[in-house]
Order: sequence, then C-alpha cells, then structure tokens
Amino acid sequence: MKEPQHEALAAAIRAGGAITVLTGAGVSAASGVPTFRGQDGLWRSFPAEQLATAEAFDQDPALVWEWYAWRRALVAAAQPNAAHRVLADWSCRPDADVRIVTQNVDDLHVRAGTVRLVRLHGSLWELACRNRCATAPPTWPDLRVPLPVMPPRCPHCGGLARPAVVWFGESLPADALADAIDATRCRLFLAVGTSALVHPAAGLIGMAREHGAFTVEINPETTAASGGVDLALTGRAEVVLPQLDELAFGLPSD
Ligand code: BV8
Repeated sequence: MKEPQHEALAAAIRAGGAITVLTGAGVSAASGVPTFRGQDGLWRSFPAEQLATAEAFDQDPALVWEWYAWRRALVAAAQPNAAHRVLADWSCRPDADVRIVTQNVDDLHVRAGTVRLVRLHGSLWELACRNRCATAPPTWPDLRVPLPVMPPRCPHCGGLARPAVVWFGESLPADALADAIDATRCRLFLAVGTSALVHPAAGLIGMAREHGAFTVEINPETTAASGGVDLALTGRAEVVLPQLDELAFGLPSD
C-alpha cells in the first residue's frame, strides 16, 4: 500500500543530496540474528554488564568467548536480508550520496556489499590482542567457525585474543566516530532498527537534526528517539526499506 508518508519520503530519497542511515540490531532481526533488547533479545539472557565489558572478559574470558562464539556461529549461518540489500544498493548508486553508519557487529552490511559503511562498534569477525602487544596489528580478521582454540590466543604474543568489538565503557574507534559525526551533516537521516539507547551512537540522531537534516525513524516499536525525529514510521526494516526503494527508484531492488 502506498502511504502518503512513504511517498513523500521516497521522493526525498530520490531527490538526491547526502543521506545517512544509522542502523541497529533491528535490521538484522529478519536474518534471524536476535536483537539486544527486544522480546527475544540477547541481553535478556545475557545482561550486557555481565558479558560485553572488559571487566567481564578479564574475569571469565572462557564465558565471554563462549557467548561470542555462539553469536559468530549464528551469524555465519545467517544471510543478509532485504533491508541490508536495499541499503547496500543505495550505498552503491552512482546517482545517490548514501552513507551507512552501523552499530551492528555482525558484518551483514559488509556481506550485502555495502560501500561507504562506518562500523561504530567493531566486528564479530575481527580479533585483537587483549594485551595490545607491540607485534600484533590493532585487529585481524578471523572468520573461522568454530574457532580451533577456545579461548583464542594472540598469534603474536601468545596471550589472550579478544573480540574486536567496542565493549561498554570503552571508547569508540576515533576514526569511525569522526566519520559518523561527519555523516550527520546530511539532508536526510534515517535511524533504522535501533532502540536509540546506546551512546554515543544514539546521539547522532539529535546531532543530525541540529545540523538541519530531516530525521526519520523506521521501527515497529516506539523508542527513545521516536519523540525527537521529524517522522517516525512504524514498520519493519525488511518491509519498509524495499517499499521506499521501489517508490524512489522504480524496479524492486530485490
Ligand atoms: C563510550 C558491541 C566513552 C559489543 C555494543 C551517554 C548517556 C548514557 C550512557 C552513556 C553515555 N555515554 C556513554 C554511555 C555508556 C554506554 C551506554 O550507552 N550505555 C547505555 C546502555 C545506557 N556507552 C558506552 O559505554 C560506549 N562507550 O561511550 O565511550 C566512555 C568511556 C568510558 C566510560 C564511559 C564512557 C560504548 C557503547 C558500545 C557498546 N557495544 N556492541 C557486542 O555487540 O557484543 S552496543 C550494542 O547495543 C550493539 O552494538 C547494538 O547494536 C547496540 C545498540 O542496540 P540496538 O542496535 O539499538 O539494538 P536493540 O536490541 O537495543 O534495539 C533493536 C531495535 O530494533 C528495537 O528498537 C526494536 O524495536 C527494533 N526492531 C526489531 N525488529 C525490527 C526492528 N526494527 C526494524 N525492523 C525490524 N524487523
């Protein structure tokens, strides 16, 4: 059904100019990757403060690695969904200026072929030396499922390796955060599939509005950001984004 709000937003997307899309766990929900705070959310059985922190890791690296190994196996068996594919298509269009800023660490945006992607919180598919040893690179890719040794070791110093993700209480990579802040200088800012609870990522929405962007939220539920955006579209990313894509650019990209 072509709703007026969708039509108007599609026209704005088609009009060109800088567009930024901030994504959260909700865009991977349709791929079967649990969100963090939803009904079946990961945090429900694993409260963040127990696992996604350096303290939790140092206290029980085996337990934290068990959680990440479980998530890696789950994501490895998942496929990018229509939401990822539409955003990848938009990011590749020569006639569009679209940047994707993600909080997700599943790399499904990468597997969907997204270019101009900013990963704020790192990747499940990269490791780092927990000791930050001098001989190891800051991070290195490791796509193996299952990991041959648990918990994995740093190949350079033999110490523990950690997931190269940003834990609570850790700063975001300075370059990624700077790129994300730069991306708030846009005409249209879409927040898709995020509860807008985790900072500084959630703050990007208000920053975009302050920079004059028309801000839109796409989410089946009301969130912390819903009251502060120009347009809150109730819906699932894998449904709404293909609708907008067809309205904006004609043929369904799927
Ligand atoms: C930092 C990687 C400086 C690990 C993650 C300011 C105010 C308040 C708190 C703070 C603040 N500044 C800093 C903090 C503390 C903290 C924080 O934000 N705490 C919150 C929880 C209160 N932030 C930090 O610690 C950050 N670091 O600021 O550094 C510093 C340094 C020292 C001391 C203090 C500060 C680091 C944050 C990064 C944490 N790492 N992930 C891992 O994944 O294992 S965060 C984690 O949450 C994921 O990355 C996830 O992406 C992210 C955000 O969650 P969402 O993506 O929004 O997912 P969620 O489940 O919450 O929501 C899903 C949404 O999708 C829902 O709304 C649902 O309705 C919707 N949905 C469901 N299905 C669909 C859908 N939408 C569309 N379609 C669907 N089909």
